[in-house]
Amino acid sequence: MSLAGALKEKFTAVAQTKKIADLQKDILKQEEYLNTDHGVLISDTDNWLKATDGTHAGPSLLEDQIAREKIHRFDHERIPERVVHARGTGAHGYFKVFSDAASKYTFAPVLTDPSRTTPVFVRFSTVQGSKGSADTVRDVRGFATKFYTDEGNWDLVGNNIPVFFIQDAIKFPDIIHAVKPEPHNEVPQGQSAHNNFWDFVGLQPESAHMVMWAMSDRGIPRSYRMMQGFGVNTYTLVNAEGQRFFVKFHWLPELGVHSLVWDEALKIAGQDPDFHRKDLQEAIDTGAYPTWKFGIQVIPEANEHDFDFDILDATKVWPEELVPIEVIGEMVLNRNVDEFFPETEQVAFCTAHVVPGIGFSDDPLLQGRNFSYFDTQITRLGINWEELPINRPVCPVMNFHKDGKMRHKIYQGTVNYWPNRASQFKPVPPEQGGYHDYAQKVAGMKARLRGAKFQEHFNQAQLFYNSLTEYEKKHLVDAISFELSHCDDPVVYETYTKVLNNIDFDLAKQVALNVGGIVPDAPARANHSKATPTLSQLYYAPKEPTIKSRRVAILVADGFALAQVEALRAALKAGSATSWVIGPRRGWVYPEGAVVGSGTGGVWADHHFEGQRSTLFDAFVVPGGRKSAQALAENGRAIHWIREAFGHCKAIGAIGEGVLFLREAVMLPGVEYNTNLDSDEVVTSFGVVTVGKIGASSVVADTPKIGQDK
Ligand code: HDE
Repeated sequence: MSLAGALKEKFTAVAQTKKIADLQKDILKQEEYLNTDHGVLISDTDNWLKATDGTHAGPSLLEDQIAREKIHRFDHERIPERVVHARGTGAHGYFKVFSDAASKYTFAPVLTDPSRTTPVFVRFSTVQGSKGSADTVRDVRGFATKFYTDEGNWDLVGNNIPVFFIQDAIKFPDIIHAVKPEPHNEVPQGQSAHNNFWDFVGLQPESAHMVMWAMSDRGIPRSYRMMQGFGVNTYTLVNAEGQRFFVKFHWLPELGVHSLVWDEALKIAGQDPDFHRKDLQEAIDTGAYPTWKFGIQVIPEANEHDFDFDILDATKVWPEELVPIEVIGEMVLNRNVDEFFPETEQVAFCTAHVVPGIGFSDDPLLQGRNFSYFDTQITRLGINWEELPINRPVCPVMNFHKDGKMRHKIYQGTVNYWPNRASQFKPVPPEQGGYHDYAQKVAGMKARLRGAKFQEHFNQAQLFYNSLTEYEKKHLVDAISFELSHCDDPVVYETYTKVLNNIDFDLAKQVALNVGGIVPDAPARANHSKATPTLSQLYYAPKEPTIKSRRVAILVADGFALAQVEALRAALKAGSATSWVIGPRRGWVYPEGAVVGSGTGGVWADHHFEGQRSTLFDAFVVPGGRKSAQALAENGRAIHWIREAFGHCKAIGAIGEGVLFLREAVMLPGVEYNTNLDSDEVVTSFGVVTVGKIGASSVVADTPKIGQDK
């Protein structure tokens, strides 16, 4: 068994939760022999039954029920993909709270009982592209969590961005039609860079805040594991005394928030469209379990109107200075799926799935979502979608919802209504655990409108822009410019420049100059100059820098210094990073003194230079060895690996003659080299930092650079 296989088996055994146990009855080991769906052994699955004269095959016979079944089943394999968030990947794990700290806000045991381990299934996704689109496109990422609690399923269906494009659910079909491929030619795929999207958001200024986030580096995450998650909508919590609180939910990644650079994202979309799903799977397979802290922002019911924005408006954040995040728990993903379709494709989330102690608010986006998710699952999976193994709760489910296509459950009993003479399946009063609807006071007239504070759209867009670092601002200008450059209708890009001028004059000017828009000569609105560190993703860098789960490429050719490579790999492994040897061929690469082609020995290169690209790795090391360095210097692709990595601000280290390769062949601009060839030091590309002797400490010491300085 391969190392990855052995590790998977080991960790899979560890990753048992109540839900995994529940799934066991549906997880089948592959049998040795083939059967038909009705269980009959198949003797030949390669040849359709035919009429024959003994030598020649004649007509295929319709009577071949085995061939017909095989084709029938194949013909019906596809189901409708999700109308949004079609592209995604998922994993199992668990959730735990640290203490009962949240019991002042809620009586929900999932949030208050530290002795509980609640199983979860998480699905990450992009929004715009279809099921086969690329992972690294610029887009919002979905972050949907199903908590299988003892009181029923709680689905927290969030995104990696804390706000949304629209305020009222009735606008959802419009924004999605606008961002999806255009109706006349089904273009573009996996992109918002087209006329219709920018036309819509230009005419819908409530989108301005979300557009800022989506065009920032948040739109191109390095990994699903390095994203924040947000419930976005305002939910409510109710405590044992019956007091109600407004709440926003947060996921904070242990590894910090990191992004790709745009050039990387574009290239990876072609080089490895499955980059994010493979990244999640690899981290779990190698035991670097993705982990998030869980936080809540809470506002007592009485303080609902204390803010200059409406706390039920999903286009607004609750600034952390006003409402701090209270960290109460942790989620760990520790098990990959066994089969994609029955788990990741058939998992179905629904915002209306809450458990006692958690409820809704009047947030008009959330109210619409509560209708939409249930509804869409009926098209995708059928009315009995909640009975599918991945969706069914770990607690008993009993009610009088009956029949429908593909019913699985069989209930005993003679009645299917309430009240009934046998007093079977009775409702449960709230004191005994039945869901209790909070007695919210409601009065007034019916009208199609939005609250007064919903009318202001630019304060927080400005706050976000002002809070970015200089390089984040530059990335944002570049991103909007890229997108608007793909819009060929001047009405569209000129209108959007005007919207930007409500956010920041410089921003609007720079974008207008880049895309040929109308350059404004004065701000449309003064910049309030407020900023908060908590909106820059730099704020969420891990307090202790870590190299955990990072992919480090070691570039070698025949004649490399074996001891250095072995020391490096041991050090990287000790830091829970993965190392990948890239050489002239996949196979053995021979060290100094060895005869090339002499069989085993040296190191096994995982890839050859053409087989992968620098974009797929986080950091690079070129070890010593005169012949190796010489061969790399004569290889244009090897030089490109390092130059490209340098352009993407990645950490590059070299040892001994590897430094010469960098200095003489790669010729990185502005870098000074320590060319003491007797030194065992790793030299990196960030203005040349010498990080000490090879060993765990030296490699780990270098990791703060990785991913943070872009
Ligand atoms: Fe969704 N959304 N959404 N959405 N959404 C769907 O449900 C919808 C919104 C989000 O991995 C659909 O099962 C409406 C906000 C995620 O399976 C659909 C509105 C947020 C996923 C739907 C919104 C999200 C979906 C399509 C405006 C962040 C993927 C397939 C009122 C908090 C879940 C499906 C998965 C999926 C409707 C807005 C996140 C059509 C009507 C805001 C992560 O029901």
